[in-house]
Amino acid sequence: MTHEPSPRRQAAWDALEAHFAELAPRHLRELFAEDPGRGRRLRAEAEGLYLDYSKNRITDETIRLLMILAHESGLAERRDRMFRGEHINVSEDRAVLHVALRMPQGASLVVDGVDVVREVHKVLDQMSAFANQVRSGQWKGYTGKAIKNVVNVGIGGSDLGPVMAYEALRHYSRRDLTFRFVSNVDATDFVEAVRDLEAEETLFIISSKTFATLETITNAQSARAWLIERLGDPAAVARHFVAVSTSAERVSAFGIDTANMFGFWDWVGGRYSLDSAIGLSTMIAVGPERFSELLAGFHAMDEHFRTAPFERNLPVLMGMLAVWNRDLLGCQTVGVMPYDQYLKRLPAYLQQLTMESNGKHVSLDGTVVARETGPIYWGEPGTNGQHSFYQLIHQGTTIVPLDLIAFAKSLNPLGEHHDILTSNVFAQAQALAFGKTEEEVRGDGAPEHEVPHRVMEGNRPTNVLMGEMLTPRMLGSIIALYEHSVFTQGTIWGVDSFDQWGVELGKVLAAQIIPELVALDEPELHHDSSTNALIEQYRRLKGKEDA
Ligand code: G6Q
Repeated sequence: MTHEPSPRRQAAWDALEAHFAELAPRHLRELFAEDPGRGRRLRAEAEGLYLDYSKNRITDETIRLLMILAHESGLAERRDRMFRGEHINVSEDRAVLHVALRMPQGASLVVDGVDVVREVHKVLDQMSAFANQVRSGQWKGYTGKAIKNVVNVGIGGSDLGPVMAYEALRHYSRRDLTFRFVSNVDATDFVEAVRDLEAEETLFIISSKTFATLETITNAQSARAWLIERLGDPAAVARHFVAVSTSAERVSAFGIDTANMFGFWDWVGGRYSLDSAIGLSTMIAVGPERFSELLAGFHAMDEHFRTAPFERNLPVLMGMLAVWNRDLLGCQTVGVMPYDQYLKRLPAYLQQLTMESNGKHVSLDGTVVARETGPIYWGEPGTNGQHSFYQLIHQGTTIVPLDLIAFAKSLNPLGEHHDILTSNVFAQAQALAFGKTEEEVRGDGAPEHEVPHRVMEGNRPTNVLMGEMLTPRMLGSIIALYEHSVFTQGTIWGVDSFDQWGVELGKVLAAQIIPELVALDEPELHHDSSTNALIEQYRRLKGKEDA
């Protein structure tokens, strides 16, 4: 079964394909040469973010046709349905309301008879009170000492947001508090995270929406054992463990007092949960006020997405350009390169946001999608990548569109560092777009045998996203921009951007294999021959006497 788009939607795709056929042979060099206003026209600005999209392989006509596709795909309607709290996550029959997490106090959104904004602010108040107690030293550990270390235990959406936001906002964080993040079930993660911490000064935040995730529960149990061993009393758990979850029942079964539980709701997806109680570690690090600024940045971008005309709408533009690059240019991957060291975990965060949301081959109605969907996202902070993998981006046989993220002001101004850093953003976008012709290479006096190697084809697309400075508010706006760009792409492809069925099978199979690895007697194995052999080999190596 394949997905049959509506005739108008199909017509929009046909028009785009015909347009692409005409445009494909054109080089960005020509497009810029014949249109001097291009760089000042193909740009958009909102909420302190400036997007230069002129170095994509597009013309004004491309944007016009992409906007028609957006309209014909029902983007505005679907967006409004999300903001109304309708169950747009169809495969799980849930509302998708991360936008409610950042609505200001006093706003109201009633879903199934409940004002969810009121609920959100109740939890935010509870988080603020707790964060203030920890920050002021009022919250005492079991032996009466103040908390100095905060360890977030969670995985996936319950880890990547907190760790990314902590790193991003480290400049604004309390430097006398230590923050660690444990996600991997590899014990090394936990052991290394706590090895230099004093138990009596350590607070564990167990972050798990379901409170049933094997990795998190395993790490949480080890954390509890670690604490009890050092403090000598199970009663110590109450002063050193808090939980962020939707399941009071499981939290309490684990032994955490539900008075120390921060709730959220099933309408918050894991990868969209940074601004729910999952952000508790961030709030403790930067304080409730800065956390509110972060939320305000999210909300401002939400409002922009909700109200701005498509052709000036940053998330719509970025999302539609991503569709263009994926489906017309055929690019399988996108690089996100923040030229800001504090954003070093942003690519990993966006990897989950984009790939778990739109890495789907089945559309909302259960039929197979008609187009290529979510590209592979990856990245590293600049300028580091330039000295490693950018070679392929400049001269490889694969076209990798880049999002280059820059700020006009450094949080750590030092000599000329920042101008040097930023010059590289502009230079990379320039080099990728315009390249270097054979003539230019010869003109530089390159010896003949080097000429083909030095030619840079160019015509490689980039977006440059620039803000004044990395602040909590700015971070919120950047994340919301990507969230809504993902939403835009998912809507065009007709996939459910809010489920993640693809991660289930591996979990089920692992649960079957665990007892076979743990068993003392040789288990009977009934897997495929490769898996059987791997298990046998593992058991052999595991059982070997140390040399
Ligand atoms: C995110 C995913 C996934 C989830 C983790 C952790 O959208 O659903 O990454 O966040 O599997 O789940 P818990 O928070 O339930 O432990």
